[in-house]
Amino acid sequence: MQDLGTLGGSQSAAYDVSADGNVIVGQAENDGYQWRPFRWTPAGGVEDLNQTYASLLTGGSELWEAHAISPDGRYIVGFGYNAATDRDEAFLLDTWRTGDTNGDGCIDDADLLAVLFAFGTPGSGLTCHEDINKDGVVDDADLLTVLFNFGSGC
Ligand SMILES: [Ca+2]
Ligand SMILES: [Ca+2]
Repeated sequence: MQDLGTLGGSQSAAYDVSADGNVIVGQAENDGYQWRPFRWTPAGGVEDLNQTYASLLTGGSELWEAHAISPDGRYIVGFGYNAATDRDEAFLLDTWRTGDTNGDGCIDDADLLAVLFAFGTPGSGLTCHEDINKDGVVDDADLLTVLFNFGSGC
């Protein structure tokens, strides 16, 4: 049993975990006793998704709860406030950089080779990460996405 902590408040709750146990999502109180969606990792501890992904949240949009995470730790779902529609809505958060096929945070020759080796197929493995635009085939559109983002995060 492991204590995951809070975001500075007095309560937290974990709702889902990746297959390897290394990424956990849920809700935790911050030091202002507001419930916030969190992600926990062994290296980073508890982080508020609103701070980590602030650049994706514009016009007053906020994430409120993180309910589930994909087995590979890439995708997070939950709900929050969408300022563009002025509604509380479900969200899907892709935590990987655009063009990343292996989740190491860097777009480099490993991603380029992964796309080239999977070229013309739906992508490899259960998740088909080489199909970057998720249109069902690894083709020049996916290759260009890697090239345009080459070096990002490295
Ligand atoms: Ca990569
Ligand atoms: Ca594609």
